[in-house]
Amino acid sequence: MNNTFPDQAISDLIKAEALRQREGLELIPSENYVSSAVMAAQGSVFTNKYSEGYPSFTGLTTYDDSRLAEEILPDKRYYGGQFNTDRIERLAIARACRLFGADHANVQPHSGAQANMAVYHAWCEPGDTILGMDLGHGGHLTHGSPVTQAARIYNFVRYGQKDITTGEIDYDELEKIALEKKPKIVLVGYSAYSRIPDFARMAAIGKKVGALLMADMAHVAGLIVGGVHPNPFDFGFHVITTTTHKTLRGPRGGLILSRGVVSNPLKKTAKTLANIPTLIDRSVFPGTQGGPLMHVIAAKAVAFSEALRPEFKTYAKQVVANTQQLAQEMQKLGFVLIAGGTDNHLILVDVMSSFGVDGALAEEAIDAIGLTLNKNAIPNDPLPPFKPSGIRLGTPAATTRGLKEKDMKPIALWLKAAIEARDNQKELRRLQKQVKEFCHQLPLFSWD
Ligand code: DSN
Repeated sequence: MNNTFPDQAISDLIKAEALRQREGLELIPSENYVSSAVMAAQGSVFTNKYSEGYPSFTGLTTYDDSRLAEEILPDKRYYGGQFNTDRIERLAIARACRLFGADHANVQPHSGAQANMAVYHAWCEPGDTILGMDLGHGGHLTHGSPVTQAARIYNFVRYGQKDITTGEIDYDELEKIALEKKPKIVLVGYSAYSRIPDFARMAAIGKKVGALLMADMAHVAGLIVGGVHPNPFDFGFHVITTTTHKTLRGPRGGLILSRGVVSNPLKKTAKTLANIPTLIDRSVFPGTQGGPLMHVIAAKAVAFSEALRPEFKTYAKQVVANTQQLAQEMQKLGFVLIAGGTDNHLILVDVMSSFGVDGALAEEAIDAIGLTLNKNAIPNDPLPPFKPSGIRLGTPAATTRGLKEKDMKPIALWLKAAIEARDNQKELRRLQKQVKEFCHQLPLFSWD
């Protein structure tokens, strides 16, 4: 086989992106750096294989590497040649269940959006109501933004924050809406929220109206498995969806964890809460997806095994410590933080109130010096999404590169200096040089 990469244009772009990642500091809170083992699995020959259907689930809960040689019962696949894929998928499922304390895991969703859609499709009929956090208050596009396909099918109603200076959610309003609208799903989960919600209170409200309790933990999944964020299953939640590439530090993809009885996914199943695992399997395939991406599932299995190691707990703890330290350093410099600070990996800043600059201009200036973050709406933002009042940042990726609390002060100083120098190209170049020198001392991959 020819080992040289034959496509010069793509090869050059890969090298350029590797350099960008090495010479800059990634502060987008939903990004991370995977290990070379995750990369190798994702770039493997499993990309060549079709595996519609599922492996046999028998003996899954105790399945691990030591049992790979065992005979596996006939699978539920539509194509032959599944000897290795069945083992890969069973390992991925068993490891995911161990990480989150789930009865079942579906590792096939291509993304977090697909995972959420599959849960809606598993439990709701068209026109049914789903109660989720308002996108403008930190919720996610797939939780019912009017521009999504889901919003055409289901009736989304929303809750929000009562007090944006503390991040307190308006639980009374949430309960009122739930009692009035009787949602089929109560959905907890956010992509721009820096506090820990009251899972117990939300679970109690959901149970009162007989709803499925669903937690989209895409942002904080790594913190949950690292033991520094509550696990919604401990409060009676039925389903957790997540992406695998954020704090969990795996390949890009989705994952659905559930509690309940696991049975044959090819047989029609009664719509009960106990049957949720099987309803979800049927909803992912054939309900909403075709063939699984087996190379990505292999990489997910690698990432799950890395997250099961004790070092991952140290990593998750450090992410929260770094983010809290960065938040404090930024506050000292005059940055106004939504929710007044952070309990997790993420900081949302009102840069318009802080420095009279919109999020797009702040993002551009900060990008110019080699720090990457994203513009973001703040709750009740008077400005439009492409020029919002805020920026969103966090430390999962920077922590992977080995940064500690002491490194947060220089980062906060660079952030402010870039915003102040936004019209001064010479000063921006000077700051970029400092960032580059700092980053050249850091490793790029996790676990290497
Ligand atoms: N795009 C992701 C984020 O950055 O939060 C959510 O899907």
